[in-house]
Amino acid sequence: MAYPYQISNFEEYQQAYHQSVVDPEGFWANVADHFYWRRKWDKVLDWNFKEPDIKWFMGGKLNITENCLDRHLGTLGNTPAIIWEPNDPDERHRILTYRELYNKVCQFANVLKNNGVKKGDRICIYMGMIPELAIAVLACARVGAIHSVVFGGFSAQSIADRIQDAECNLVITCDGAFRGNKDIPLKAVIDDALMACPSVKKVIVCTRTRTPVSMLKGRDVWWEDEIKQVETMGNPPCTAEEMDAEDMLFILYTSGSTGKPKGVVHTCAGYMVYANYTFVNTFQYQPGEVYFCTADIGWITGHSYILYGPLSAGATTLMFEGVPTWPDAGRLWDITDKYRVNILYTAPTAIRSLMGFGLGPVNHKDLSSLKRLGSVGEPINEEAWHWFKDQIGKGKCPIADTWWQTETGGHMITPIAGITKEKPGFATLPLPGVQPILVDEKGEEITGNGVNGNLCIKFPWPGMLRTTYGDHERCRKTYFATYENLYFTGDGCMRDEDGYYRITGRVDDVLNVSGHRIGTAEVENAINMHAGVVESAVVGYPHEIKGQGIYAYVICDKPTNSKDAELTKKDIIQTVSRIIGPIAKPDKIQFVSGLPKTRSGKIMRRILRKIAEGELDSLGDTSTLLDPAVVEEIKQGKL
Ligand code: 6R9
Repeated sequence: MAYPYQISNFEEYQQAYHQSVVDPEGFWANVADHFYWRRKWDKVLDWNFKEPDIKWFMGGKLNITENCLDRHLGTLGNTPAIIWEPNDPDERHRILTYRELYNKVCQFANVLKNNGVKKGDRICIYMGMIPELAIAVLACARVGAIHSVVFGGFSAQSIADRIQDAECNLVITCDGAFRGNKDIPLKAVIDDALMACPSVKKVIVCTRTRTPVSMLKGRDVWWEDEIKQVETMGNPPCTAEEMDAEDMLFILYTSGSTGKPKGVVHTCAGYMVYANYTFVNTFQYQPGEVYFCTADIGWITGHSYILYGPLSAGATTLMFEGVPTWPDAGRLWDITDKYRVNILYTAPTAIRSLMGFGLGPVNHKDLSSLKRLGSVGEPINEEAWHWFKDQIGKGKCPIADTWWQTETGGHMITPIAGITKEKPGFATLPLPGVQPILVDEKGEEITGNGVNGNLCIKFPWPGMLRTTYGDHERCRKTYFATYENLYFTGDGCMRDEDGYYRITGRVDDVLNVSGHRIGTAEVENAINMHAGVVESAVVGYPHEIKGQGIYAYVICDKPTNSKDAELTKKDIIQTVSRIIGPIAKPDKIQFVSGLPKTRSGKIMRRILRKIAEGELDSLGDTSTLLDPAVVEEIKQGKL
């Protein structure tokens, strides 16, 4: 059997779950035994959730790329590691075998070294979905540099914030990126960002779109030229840097309930073991299968389930540059057919948007290779679940509705495909090693079934975050201080009569727009930067395709007539786009003269949420408001 720790029936799941609770260290040591270690660990786990201080596989030495690449060369050297499908279906696809990927990663790792990169350096990666992005990420890991990948949809300002926070000294980018019918000028965005980033000494630019770019003397170099230099050196091998189990592997920024995104830190060994374990189990991957995750590597899903999980398991992972709706809404089905995809992992927002095109783009596509499906990023509504099941899976493919977070590193609560009995809209049961608990506002455990509460985890798992970069106190406050001795997820959850978990959505001020996490405070800060805006309040409302849309209530310093109002709205949207990125643009803006506040000055978001949702008759108690009249005005002006 390829993966001795792969669960193959429900009884085994129950046994594994039981063992993971009574003897977590023994359980994870058994899994970790199947990886390549330069030196085995002395102790499996040391932890407390107070500080927090979490260490897995202490004293172990390894390099994750030796587990993703080197160890497969003997058996899988000629097996495709990455299949790359370009944005434009008429352009040639690329296939990199494990041997080719290994060679390219070593080559680029040497480029990094030639450019002075050392273990522990932080490197910002801002690229489109091309194989060179995977190569760049793995090359960083090979030399022990900490990568911080920033999604292509973020603005120069957002990139600058992230670069400054991590004090990156090198940036890897492209001239541009193709996405659908758009060319995104990545290098130009980086140039804007770097005006505020003195720590960055080098920029490596990979050619993709041939968009004209300015190359700054002494700072900017071309990827291709640097590769040539390594070739001139005779392509020496690149020995992987020996890393401690708890050395940082990467930083990934994510939104929380405060204005500033935080850099979630994952470390080498625990993350590797966890990404691999969950990939192999949730999707029941079998050697030789083609696996396709539609996420972007700029998000955690891409890190864990396009790159590290599949590659450490020797799987064939398909990487797609484009978007599901271009050139038409049949794009994902054509790709599935073309490469005989066996496992498809996507997001509810993509499913809902494709549903909107009807069955035309699906009919007559050969989807018979599909065996298992996955969903991630937000709650999946039943309609979308059934459409995915029936129209795409033709009723025969199990769906893994995987609940997890940037902070958890990998799947937490999810069906094991084909093994856990599924229920539409439910993430079902925790994976072995995961101990969920529901608590009430006071932190008291809510026991029994048929209950609702805030979702926490009471025991560490190897893939959990270790800190937030540069600010450990923030990590403690955000995740470990709300409830004593528990990791707080920020999600609400119900446990039904069968003990099945259903995630009901965030209970904090975080929105989930098309599966992207956006903090309301972040959007408010951006809106407030616009000249003329006095104050604003942002809430989410149900959106047919995006799951949640962004609704902004804005107070301006001058009353706006209707013609001005439309212009001002556009200006505000443009401002948010500039400051955070297009993904955070408000869907609706309502101008108001005041906001409902308590006597202590707190905005009553509950009321604003209800109004945005159109539930004008169930605003609840408004008696504690400073000025109840303002609610009437807002109701009248509701869009
Ligand atoms: C992997 C990822 C995390 C938040 C999480 C929750 C929501 C993710 C979900 C889900 C319901 C699922 N979420 N998966 N809600 N069902 N299957 O998305 O990470 O970007 O950090 O978002 O997304 O609210 O707390 P991230």
